[in-house]
Amino acid sequence: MSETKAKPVILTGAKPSGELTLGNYLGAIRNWATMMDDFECFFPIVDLHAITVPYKPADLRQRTYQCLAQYLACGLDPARSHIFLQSQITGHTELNWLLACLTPVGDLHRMTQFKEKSAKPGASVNSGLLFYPVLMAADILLYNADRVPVGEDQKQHLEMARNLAQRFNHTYSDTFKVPEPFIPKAGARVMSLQNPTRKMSKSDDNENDYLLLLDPPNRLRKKIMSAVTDSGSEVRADPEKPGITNLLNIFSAVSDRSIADLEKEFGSQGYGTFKKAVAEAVVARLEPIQEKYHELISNKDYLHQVLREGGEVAQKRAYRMLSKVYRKAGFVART
Ligand code: AQP
Repeated sequence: MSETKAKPVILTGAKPSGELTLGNYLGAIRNWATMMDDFECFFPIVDLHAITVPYKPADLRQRTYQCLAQYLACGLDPARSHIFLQSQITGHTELNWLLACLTPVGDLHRMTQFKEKSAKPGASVNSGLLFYPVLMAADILLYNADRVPVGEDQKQHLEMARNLAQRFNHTYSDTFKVPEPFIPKAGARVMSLQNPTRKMSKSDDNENDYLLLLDPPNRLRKKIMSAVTDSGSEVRADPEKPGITNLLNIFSAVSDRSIADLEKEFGSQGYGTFKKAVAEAVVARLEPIQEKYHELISNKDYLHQVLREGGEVAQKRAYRMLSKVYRKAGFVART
């Protein structure tokens, strides 16, 4: 009799700190959608991570529903993955505490994202911002994830999760797998439209920096037409031309055409014609996602059902790991 081998576990999620951007889609979610057959996928919406910056409770709730409907509209399938809310699972914050007690504060102060976010003028630097990577480590280790898809910006945090897994195993006894980074085949790093040397982020202050998955077609067109370009007029990918290179990368990712092919067609057509073509390609790629999203967002019963079903599996897994962790760390078991 042949035995079915358990699939390796993948864990990854987005935080509802704003509306999802084209960067979140091209750099992350569209790749997650290709992993569901080969891996057991846990796709939380990591809402506890969204409160390290000031926010309004009503916005958080609305963005969480929007994020869920966008996960589904972008192709995440609840029948082939576990989709749930981090805040609804007991275990993330508990494991966060145990791991925090193994984390030197100096390591947290050295994290690039903390340094950048806390250096922003007017930033409110709370301890949550500092402890973000420990909670992220807890998210990953709670499900004993084998692999974690990461972009460049998250590599340092994954390294911390790996170190914490090793430190826990060494301090107590073998408990966690040490998660490996997973670099998807088609990864794109989408840069800000107004400042193309920085990544596109949903919490950017200027709305012209980012393209939202839910921006109506005319807003998408307007933002792309007003994207910063470079001197000269040739459409060519070149580190000296970060604005045009970013638009070429976006065009290539949404149209599945190679950069070389696009350079050949648009090289000498001028920036205006090129930008119009980029805008139409982005609109065409996002239109079906937006249509699906609008169907889903009004169906709260279905959204709750997805969270209930995904949450049930996640909670079982989390309880199992949490009891093991408590036992290994010397806590008396509940009887
Ligand atoms: N611009 C981007 N290009 C490629 N990938 C990106 N990701 C985010 N921005 C880009 C990837 O999206 C996934 C989910 O990200 P997140 O929501 O958990 O947090 P983030 O990376 O901090 O995203 P933002 O938009 O920059 O949020 P804020 O502004 O709130 O900090 C991750 O896999 C990320 O790599």
